[in-house]
Amino acid sequence: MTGNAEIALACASLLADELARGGVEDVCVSPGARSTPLALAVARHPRLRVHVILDERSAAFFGLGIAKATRRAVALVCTSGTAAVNWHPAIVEARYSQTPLIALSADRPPELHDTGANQTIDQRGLFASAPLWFFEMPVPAIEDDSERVWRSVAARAVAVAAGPPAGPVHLNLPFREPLAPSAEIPDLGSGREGGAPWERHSPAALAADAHPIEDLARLIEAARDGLIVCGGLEDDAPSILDLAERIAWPLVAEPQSGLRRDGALSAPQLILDRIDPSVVLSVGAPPTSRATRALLGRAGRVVTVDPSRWNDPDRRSSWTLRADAALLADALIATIKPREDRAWIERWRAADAAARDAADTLMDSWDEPFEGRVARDVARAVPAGGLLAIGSSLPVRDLDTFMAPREDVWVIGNRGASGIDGFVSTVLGIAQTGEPTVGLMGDLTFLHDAGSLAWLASRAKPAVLVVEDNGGGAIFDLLPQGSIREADDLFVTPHELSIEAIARAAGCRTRRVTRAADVAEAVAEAVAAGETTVVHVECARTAGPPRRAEIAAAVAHVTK
Ligand SMILES: Cc1ncc(C[n+]2csc(CCOP(=O)(O)OP(=O)(O)O)c2C)c(N)n1
Ligand SMILES: [Mg+2]
Repeated sequence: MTGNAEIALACASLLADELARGGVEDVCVSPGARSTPLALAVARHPRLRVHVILDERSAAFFGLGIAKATRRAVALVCTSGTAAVNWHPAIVEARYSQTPLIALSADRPPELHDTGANQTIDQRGLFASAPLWFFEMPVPAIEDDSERVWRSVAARAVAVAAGPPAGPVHLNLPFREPLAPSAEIPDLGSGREGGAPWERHSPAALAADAHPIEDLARLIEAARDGLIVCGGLEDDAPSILDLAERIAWPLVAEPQSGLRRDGALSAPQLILDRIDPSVVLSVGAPPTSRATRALLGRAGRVVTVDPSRWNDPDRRSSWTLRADAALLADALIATIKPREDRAWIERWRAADAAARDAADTLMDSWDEPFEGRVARDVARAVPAGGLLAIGSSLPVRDLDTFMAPREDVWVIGNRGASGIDGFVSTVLGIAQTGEPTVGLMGDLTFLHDAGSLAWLASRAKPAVLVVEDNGGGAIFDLLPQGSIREADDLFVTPHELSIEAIARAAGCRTRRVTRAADVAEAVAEAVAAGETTVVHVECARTAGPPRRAEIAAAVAHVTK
């Protein structure tokens, strides 16, 4: 007999089918009874890939990693209660990094709320302002409009998550018992013809209109001594390199922009404090490093470019231009003649090359691993076409300072909210693309999400996790907190935990590196092994700060 379980699965199947029609391919499911209709619907759909992950926090970060690497929305499924609350950090990261996620939380039906019913909490608006859209589904029922309601909500969830701006969506889905089907599932409709989505969605064009482009072109032409600063970008925008070349402005590209390639400065962080540009074009996410932020503070004028965000934490911008970076660069290239006077860009290119050379020579003379060189060498060791997931804290800053230009590696970080949480899961999610994936992270970042490794190491496609073990949060040694009497207890938190023992307990291969020169080979060997491998790099905590000072002194000397 058709009862609640069969009706719920029929409705959930409409939802699952519409997600697949909208381009969703991966669903991260965590076990639980209330979500039975959702779990069965996605698992029985021929085109959805289901990843079953015990810990919802890990599941959400794993899905986040897949979504970051594929730019396709990933769906999450879990049961009612605290289960869904564990998604929150990844949903926040998705919001601030514009990553498409569709969170499907199962719930008790309305009549069980506020009665003391088991595992029942108020899930409406659970993620506060983080989702781009929250919607409470009706309890499944067979009505004339069942197909329209379930398919159109799913189609809209995919459209909102895809953006622009992309981001997370939360659907809360109450189900009434019984939940496990035992009879035939009713067919509530087969959707639009030809497998088309229920509703086509055409987002507004993101090209800036002609007037601001003309104004910006004149501003650029008038400034001989400008600079382009490019933070993280979601999409490939190589025309920014062409623009920089044409207008003869140096390009300061963070690795996550995908533009740290030939033509961009190679080690801009080492020389930025000497540049005083009259105009800065700031593209993509706001800069990670203090030096770049200080540069924006000194610039005569800052123009910010982004399709939707207000990327101006220090309130330096005098013009926010709503445009897609690549489209804007194309439009400017079509409007601006190549600049003949190249003295400004050549001067900074020469300083940049000298700084890069001095830093490399010095770092190569050190035998013990130093975090800056580890970042440089790991970035070099990722195979062509591979992905480099970069952890927050020192790794992301060191990569920005020391990564040499490369165009065949894609760098992804959790820089929307810059948490150190969920990073192991994110790296393994990124690895589900099947491309070689290397994650570089600090020891605390690894430990924060070590539990996820136990579950995922044997289930997910492999990744290489490079852990810089410097005995705690070494970044605090470089911050004012490092000189507080309680610095070790409250901030750095040194520990006696064995990274390798934890990795082995999770079933991973391990490799210990104690010599700086071995990092690249260890990464290459781990990639080739095709099994999830933790490369444990021992970095002496006390060695870092004096080495950073030595590099600064060497660079100051050659570029004076
Ligand atoms: C979820 C979360 N908790 C706390 C912080 C604050 N935090 C920033 S860096 C850091 C230390 C990271 O240590 P580690 O991963 O070892 O990197 P290292 O500083 O040694 O490079 C902490 C705790 C954060 N960013 N995110
Ligand atoms: Mg550390």
